[in-house]
Amino acid sequence: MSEHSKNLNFNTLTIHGGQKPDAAYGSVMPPIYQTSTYAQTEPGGHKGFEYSRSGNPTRTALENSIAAIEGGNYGMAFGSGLAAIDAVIKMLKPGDEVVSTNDLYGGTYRLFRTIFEPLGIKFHFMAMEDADSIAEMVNERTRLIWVETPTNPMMNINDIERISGIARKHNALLVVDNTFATPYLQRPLDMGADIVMHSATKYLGGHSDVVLGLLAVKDKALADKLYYIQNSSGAVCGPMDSFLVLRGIKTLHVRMQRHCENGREIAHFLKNHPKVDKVYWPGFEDHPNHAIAKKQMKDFGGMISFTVKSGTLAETVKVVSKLRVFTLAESLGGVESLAGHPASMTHASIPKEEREKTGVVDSLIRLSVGIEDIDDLKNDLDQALNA
Ligand code: P1T
Repeated sequence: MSEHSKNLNFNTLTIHGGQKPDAAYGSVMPPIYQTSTYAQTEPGGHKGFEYSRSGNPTRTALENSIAAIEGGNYGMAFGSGLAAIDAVIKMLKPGDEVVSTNDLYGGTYRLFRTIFEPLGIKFHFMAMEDADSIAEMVNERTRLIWVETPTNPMMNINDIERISGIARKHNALLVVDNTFATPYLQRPLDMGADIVMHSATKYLGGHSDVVLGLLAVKDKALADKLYYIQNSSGAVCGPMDSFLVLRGIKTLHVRMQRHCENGREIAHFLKNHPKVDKVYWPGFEDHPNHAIAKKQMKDFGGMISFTVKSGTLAETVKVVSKLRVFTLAESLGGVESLAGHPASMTHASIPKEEREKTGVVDSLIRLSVGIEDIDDLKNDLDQALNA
């Protein structure tokens, strides 16, 4: 990150963090350097870029931005969130172990269980709301603690600072998937995490038009290891996608402000709705981890899960299918409101018994509350629930 970014506040960092006008013509946005390679005057005689898997100026601009907004020193961009996770786990060797939250994105679970476990890396999945209980799962082979907070989709909150203390004590790295919160709400590196990871497909991109993953770290040696994997495995993103996420990040703070406002209204609306049973949103005072959320988050975000009262699978599917302003779709974090049915969509790759233990039951609906007019969103939910 450039020196001048270090003194700027978050709402300035989203726009200027790690950025400078392009050297060639002063272009304020970085050009989309749609090139695979760069001319050399003699072998090794280049201007810092030699091949676009190893580095591309548009991607570098995005990597500097994520480092700046997460309070890190180094950023790395990948072709998807899962590609970024894949790069982190590739730092491990057979015999190494990972302790992970048991409530997490279904695709992350699938990557851990079906790609890396057969290669000899062991994963332990557990609830981490009681941070002290994590120490019982950690042993001398534990290399990594993997945390989502808020978790997808149950909106559990895990105490990043306390978990980072446990990781440090056992010489393990703490990775926080910050996709749901974004650095607008919480900055894990400031709380002791070693790596922060994003599906930038979500809030950072913000417009549901790109799939991309990001990592940010403070430590140079760790950055070097991850950069080596990024370049050697090659799961990088292209310049156009880098540009789109960089553009999205510039409005992150204003979008998040409205996501939080609308999220708060919808959470209370659902809590008072006769057709709704439980509402999972960390802003409620009776949310089991509300105190941790208040401590480590600036606000409570736009992600909400809820169960339909006496909701069978058929009734729940009917509710999500009747929505008209909310779109029934995978993903989250865009300006438009989305609804999903985790059990059959985003979390279908987790065995039924395991997902039901964490609360991902057939009557569960997950909302990504967008930034539309709040009355239109409430009316839409009301008509679908009453249909
Ligand atoms: O989809 P991709 O960009 O590869 O990111 C994967 C990912 C990682 N971490 C979290 C917390 C996520 O939510 C995701 C992707 N999630 C969805 C597509 C979803 O609808 O939940």
